[in-house]
Amino acid sequence: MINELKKEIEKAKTCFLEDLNIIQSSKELIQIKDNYLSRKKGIVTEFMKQIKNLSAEDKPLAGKLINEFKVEVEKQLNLIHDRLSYGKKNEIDYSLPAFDIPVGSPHLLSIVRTALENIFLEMGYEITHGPEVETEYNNFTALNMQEGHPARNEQDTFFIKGYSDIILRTHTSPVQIRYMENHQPPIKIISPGKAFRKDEPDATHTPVFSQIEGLLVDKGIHFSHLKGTLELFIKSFFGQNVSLRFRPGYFPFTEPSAEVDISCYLCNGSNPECRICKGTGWLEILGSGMVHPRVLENCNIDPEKYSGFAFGMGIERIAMLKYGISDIRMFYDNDLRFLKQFG
Ligand code: 2NM
Repeated sequence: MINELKKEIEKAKTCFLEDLNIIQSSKELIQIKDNYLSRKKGIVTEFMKQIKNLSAEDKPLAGKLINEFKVEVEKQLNLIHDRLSYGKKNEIDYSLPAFDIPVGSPHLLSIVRTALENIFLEMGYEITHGPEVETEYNNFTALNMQEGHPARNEQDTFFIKGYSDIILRTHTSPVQIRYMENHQPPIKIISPGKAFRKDEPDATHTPVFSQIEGLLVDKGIHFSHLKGTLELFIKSFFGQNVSLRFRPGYFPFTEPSAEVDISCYLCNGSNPECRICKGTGWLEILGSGMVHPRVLENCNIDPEKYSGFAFGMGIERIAMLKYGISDIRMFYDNDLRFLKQFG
């Protein structure tokens, strides 16, 4: 009797494997499941009913074989069930909106730096770069700032640990010193880049900031060339309506030196409470002057033969004036709500 049951179970297994192959939908799955596992008339139930006709010693083995079959049927049907519902979950709904892919945009500082660069490129200037870690000689001495000059002290300058004469450049002028040491005039360059000063951060200071400086050296260059160049530059950046004001100033590396203001592009001096010019009608834009003969000499350029002008400005300051930004730290806070407005 037990042998007959064994044969029937084997046969049922073969049939079951064939049935599995034809399941394509949950409807067929339910049918097959009913056929094998239904409590009333399922094949497994029919096997169970036969146990009572077996001898006492065969009963445990029969029970074991039927149960193994049942477990296998359940396992295979569950796998198919998972496969069918998996396919459903992954159906693609093409009507859904696409994911928003963030692409980023240039930082406002890059935008303004590029705009300034382009104005000078159109005037025929070359862009030059140099190291941010400099010698004291290139950063100060060559620029006619002798030892003991107030700007040279440890309070304002970052020194490199272990070196007494290696520093982070405090302006981009050493780039021009390097260039002059390696080129004879005509020289017509701008040098945009970072500069470093040990300032406590506040609304107008950050220890890292950006500068752009220009230098032109040739035969017969005089102050009118400087004025004309700066007027062309400033009007193309701030608009044709602004006017310029040159005030006497002092830099150790230029003589004479001039501070340059522009008329307030917002109120033109008409609003005593103007948030841009604070009622003065003028905005300080840059420093400039005729390159000091000693600076040319230091770079092996003959000041009897050649003369030149130079100018420098802070890029953050220029950007703040143009875009009405009141705190320089905004450039470095990485707040996307701020940065996104400009890209
Ligand atoms: C400024 C103002 C005035 C300047 C001078 C030189 C060099 F190397 F030719 F001597 N480079 N930059 C200069 C002159 C920079 O920044 C406010």
